[in-house]
Amino acid sequence: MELKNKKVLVAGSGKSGIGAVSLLQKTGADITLYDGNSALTEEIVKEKLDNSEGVKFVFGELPAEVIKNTDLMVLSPGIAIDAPFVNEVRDAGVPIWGEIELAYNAAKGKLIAITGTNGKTTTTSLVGEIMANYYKKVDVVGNIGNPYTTTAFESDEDTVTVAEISSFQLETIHDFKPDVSAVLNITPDHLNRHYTMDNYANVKMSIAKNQDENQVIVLNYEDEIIREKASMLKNKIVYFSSKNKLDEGIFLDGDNIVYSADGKQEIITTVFDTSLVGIHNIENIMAAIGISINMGVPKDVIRQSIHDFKAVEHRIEYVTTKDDVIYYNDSKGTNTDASIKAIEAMSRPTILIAGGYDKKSEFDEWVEAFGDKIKTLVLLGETAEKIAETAKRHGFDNIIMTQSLEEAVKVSAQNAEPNYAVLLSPACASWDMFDSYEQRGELFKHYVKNL
Ligand code: UMA
Repeated sequence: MELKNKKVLVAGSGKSGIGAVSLLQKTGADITLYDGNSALTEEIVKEKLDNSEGVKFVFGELPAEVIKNTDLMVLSPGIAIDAPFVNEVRDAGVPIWGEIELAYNAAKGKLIAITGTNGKTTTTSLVGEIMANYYKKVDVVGNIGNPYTTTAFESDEDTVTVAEISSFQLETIHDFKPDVSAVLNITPDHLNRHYTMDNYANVKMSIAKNQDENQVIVLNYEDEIIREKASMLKNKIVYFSSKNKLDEGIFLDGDNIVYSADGKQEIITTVFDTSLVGIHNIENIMAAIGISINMGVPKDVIRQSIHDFKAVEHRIEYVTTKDDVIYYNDSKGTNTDASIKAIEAMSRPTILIAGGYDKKSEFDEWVEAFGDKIKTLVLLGETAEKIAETAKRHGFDNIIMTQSLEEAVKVSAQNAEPNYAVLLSPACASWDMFDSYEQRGELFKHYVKNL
């Protein structure tokens, strides 16, 4: 769509909306920036824009007049596609693009798109490093926190874009067509937005909906939902597996990560040649290998990049070792599934610090994942009582209740024996006591370092 002089309504004035406005300004579109939060003002939002000239602003209710005067709406991922005003816009026959679709339409060069319930950010970062070690112009964008719209307009034929794409972002793609895509895993998440697991899985798999038969999608062979949905795909599938030896694809064989193609097998790297821990991270590495080989990156560059790559902050991040106790920060473990992966990644007896904002989650499966590994559970936050009750129901009662993260760190250090690990992996969001999981993770590292 030619955007010059088109009346474009950008919905949401967060990172995506601001990115969309900055791109649209370069196209000569007539922009209205809308946000449902009536507490916002023009002044507050203008602060976030480099240039607000010609941009109109609407806050609170969206007037019917504005909808009537709109040629295209660009939707932020945090806004549900069935929000009442979105339905009104759709009913008025106005096309709705996501911020990702807008960026894609302006972008040039090669595109890698990565989705999955967990591991997206690590895999996207690793693939970004691998690409940057081989290609000259690489942008790492998307759900990772750097909107695609902020780089798309400046991209050229030599650019390689590595995009982390969430399910929310996939709901509003139309022509989006990555050269290589990946779905890492699909487990329950965001069901308040997608309603059913089947919808959620279909949205995730739609990352490949426009890819042609020569384009690659990298998929997790061990994920049953993915394997079932893969039968509907028309493009080339490259599987990775942490459990089975594959004739074609990437798999874990003992400690070796093997690439198998055309009857030949080659060890790309080993589990010892990376600072990432946990089988889920081996899966992320295997996905990154599948993507990178199919992007034409030589295997020695891939191997070296994996070797040099450091864990993403707040995701099973190594903090320090004190008195032979290793401290890990997994503040990004904001749901039970992510936290289970962190628990599984521990190879030592572990003291687990958990609890936080109450999302009405159930903790049974999470407690079951403790096995013999978790020796003590240190709880804090809104969910502390509920978690303690669940743990006791499952026969786990070595629980210490605390009032603050600082106290939790101290108590953990006091109870840790040599050769133990202390893991902050809350299984809950942070918003009861902190601004964000980042802030919680930073404070954790600070308290640990001050021990
Ligand atoms: N808003 C409305 N109406 C609504 C809901 C929100 O007007 O019904 C407004 C809010 O008032 C606010 C704005 O929309 O001003 C926020 O937009 P947003 O929620 O889309 O947030 P952004 O700042 O644009 O951030 C989004 C992603 N957020 C979500 O998907 C919720 C960020 O992912 C992403 O990094 C960013 O775009 C850049 O692409 C965050 C996330 O939590 C990290 N993602 C989820 C996840 O990883 O699980 C999917």
